[in-house]
Amino acid sequence: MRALFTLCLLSAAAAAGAQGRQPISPRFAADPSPHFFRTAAGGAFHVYATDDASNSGKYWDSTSWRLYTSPDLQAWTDAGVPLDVSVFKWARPDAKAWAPEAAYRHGRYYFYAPVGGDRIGVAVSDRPDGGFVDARGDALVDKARDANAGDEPIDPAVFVDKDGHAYLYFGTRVPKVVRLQADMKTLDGAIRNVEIHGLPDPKKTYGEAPFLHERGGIYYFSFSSGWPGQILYATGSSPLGPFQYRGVILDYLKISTNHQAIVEHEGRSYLFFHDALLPGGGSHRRAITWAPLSYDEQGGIRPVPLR
Ligand code: FUB
Repeated sequence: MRALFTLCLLSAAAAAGAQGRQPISPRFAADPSPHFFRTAAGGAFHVYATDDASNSGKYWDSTSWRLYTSPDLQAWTDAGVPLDVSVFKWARPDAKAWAPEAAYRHGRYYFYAPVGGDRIGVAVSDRPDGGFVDARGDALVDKARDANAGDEPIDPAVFVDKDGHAYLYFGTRVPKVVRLQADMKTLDGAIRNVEIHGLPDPKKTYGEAPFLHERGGIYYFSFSSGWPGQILYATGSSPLGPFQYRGVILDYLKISTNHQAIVEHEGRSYLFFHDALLPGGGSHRRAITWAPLSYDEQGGIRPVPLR
């Protein structure tokens, strides 16, 4: 159900300013997957999220995802539940719904859903805010079926390169990458480990939340370093890596998880992440916010201040 409420939030300047970061919603939500989609209703940012408001408060055990939309990053609409785990008949009804991803390709919207911590499903729809059906009838990635899927195939992120090749990133502790076929619902080849070289501290390695974006021919692989984690990034010359460590994008939060994604629109970049920003907030009750992202002359990402 759309438009449960619309929020007029502070300006972009205030969102990044002295009053602290503002959540995009008064409802607990986390693990943002931001996109700018153009539909018949006009262009809008769409942020898919883990729904922390419907979990037990003690664990990330929600079984549905949430969608927020905005034409301008300032006025946000809670667009409700785009889908829940019941879309995937192969999943247990109480399977936990974690950090989602979405992608638009060939006129259709794809939703990549980590279900139960051991499988990633893919759903498809003709619209971005609902109507999603299981695109396959089984999992896209299955820990029990797929070689090198890793211990915990979660946190999917999809990158479509300028040459049309699509890539799926996922995983906890060991980052994974695999090409997707043009149908966006079939793996194309083997699942590989993402190589990150030059990490400065053996205790600060890859934890979770992989994300890939490209700018000026440089491929940026960002991720959380653990629990708690900083958001780090590394760069390379191919979506498959290897990647060389470059620096910190976002420092440790006061909660156990950190999870980022970057969206570009009209030449500007925005970092979305979550933090304990709402009253009653904490590690299982997170809220989504965003900040402008900028680059230095060498293509390095400037660190984003937390407050
Ligand atoms: O929301 C559940 C989990 O917390 C996500 O899958 C991780 O990225 C962390 O943010």
